[in-house]
Amino acid sequence: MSISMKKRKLHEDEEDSRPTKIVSTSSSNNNKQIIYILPDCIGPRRLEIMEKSVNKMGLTLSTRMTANVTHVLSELETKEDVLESKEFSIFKSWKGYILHAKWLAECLRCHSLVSETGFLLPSIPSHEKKADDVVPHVEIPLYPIPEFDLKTFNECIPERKAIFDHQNKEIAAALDLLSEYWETCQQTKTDENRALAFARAAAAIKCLPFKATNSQQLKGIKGLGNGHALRVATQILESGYCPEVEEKRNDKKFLSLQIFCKVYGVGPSIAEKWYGQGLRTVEDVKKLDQHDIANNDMIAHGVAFYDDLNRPLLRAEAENTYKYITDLAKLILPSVVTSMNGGFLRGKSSGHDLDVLFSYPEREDGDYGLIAAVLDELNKKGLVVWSRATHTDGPRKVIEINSSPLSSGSTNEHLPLTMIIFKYPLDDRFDEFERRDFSGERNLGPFQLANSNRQWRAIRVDLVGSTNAQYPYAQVGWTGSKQYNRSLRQYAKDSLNYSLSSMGLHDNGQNRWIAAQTEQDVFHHLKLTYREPWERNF
Ligand code: 8GT
Ligand code: MN
Repeated sequence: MSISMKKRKLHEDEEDSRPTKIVSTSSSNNNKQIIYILPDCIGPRRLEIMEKSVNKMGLTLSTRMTANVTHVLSELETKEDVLESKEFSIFKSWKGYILHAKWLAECLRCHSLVSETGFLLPSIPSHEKKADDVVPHVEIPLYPIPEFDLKTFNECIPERKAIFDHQNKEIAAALDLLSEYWETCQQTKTDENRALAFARAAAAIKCLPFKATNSQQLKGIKGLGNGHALRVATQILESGYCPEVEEKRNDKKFLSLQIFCKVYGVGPSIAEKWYGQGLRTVEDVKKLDQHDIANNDMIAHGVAFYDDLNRPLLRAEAENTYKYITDLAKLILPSVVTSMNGGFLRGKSSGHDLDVLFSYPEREDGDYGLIAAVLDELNKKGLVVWSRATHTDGPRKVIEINSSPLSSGSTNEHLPLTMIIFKYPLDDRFDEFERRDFSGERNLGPFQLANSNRQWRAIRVDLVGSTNAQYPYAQVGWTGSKQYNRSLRQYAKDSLNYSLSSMGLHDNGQNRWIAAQTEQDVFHHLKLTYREPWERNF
């Protein structure tokens, strides 16, 4: 029997008689322990930590397997697995301790050497392994749907789909809130960019075709990134709670600015101004009334009709109003083509306004005047509380007709847009309502009108005009969502050197406009798969 075999025998005897033997680390015995860590299945970082621990315990570390090694630490499952590794090819008959790496951790915890008992790797010779024990190594896929491929998902953002009923609502809501926070509280360009980054991140989450259950699934997603938004998403996924989101959600200043931005006509800069003046609630703003807001009739109406305009517009109410207005338009121009765009077309059951798009043949002077004629009719019937005729210039940028640097005929650059605060009958019936006499309401100021005994509620309607040639592009633009349009326009610019707007598609390389008959054509020109409106809820 070799010396090492004797040693082994002795240990076994000890194991039988004494459950745990604690040897002081200060004992000179320590020097006799020569430790080798078998690196298989141990990551480099962990290996480094383990090696430091061996030194810390005052043990001798051997960086390679030798006959002098007394203890082998491993994370493999059985003694045989260790003996079959390449390091042991010439040490088949080595008889030292083969221990699980946990032994070292336990020694560290106890500040002394603990018995090897309980840490010896089990011995299961391979010929004894029963068929049942051989669990085939089944790789658990990262994503719950086999067809999901991250590389494809990241290739082209507008190829993604986002339906309203997507599967990661909590994460998206947290990211949307942070986007809204930075949009509402924006002081600098950086804040604005933060708002956009969180909106992009939320959109990426809305497009995931599976419910994320594991934070690994969130890694590497274009749009979500690997920074702040990923951290928030991971926290929500793992605990359902993100302190930063809750803190911002309940931030007093944000709550006030949020209320102010819900006033029709008010954006972050007026909201900030009001906050600076010490205002906190809508009631505070209402008290401002005459002096500060009277010079902006849009905001004055926004404040006066705050409650009406912030009550969600239901789909049935929107459809009812759409029918009423477009029937009127067809009396003026029978060939007009109309569509109800915006959130309702994307499948929302309620929204903040009704977006009506008109399409008519092009005329020499560009603007057909249809929208002005429709507005005229509605005004004659006394159904308009307030309106403003403008031109749109891409999403959100509205240029007042009078201040536009372009003539009103330049429809290649702008679509005519008329924004209306409209009277919606409380009993949903326009046929009787339109025959009423509203002359008594004509001379009332916004606050008097809002507080009068009225049979209607104020709703927001946008009427957008387009020539037949612009119509497919206007449809894409006014269907939204806003974030979907952003991604589409960014992609068109970056990948194709095209400029996409609600007016058309311009090939900047060849300096020409690209004609389309339908929305499908628009997607085709953009080299994208057609997406239904309800798949554009980014
Ligand atoms: P909602 O339910 O809150 O009304 O949601 P929405 O219908 O999606 O939003 P919206 O504010 O009514 O805008 C409808 C779509 O029109 C959006 O996709 C928006 O990007 C697009 N749009 C433009 N130009 C302009 C514009 O000048 N003003 C507004 N408000 N929206 C515009 O393409
Ligand atoms: Mn809308």
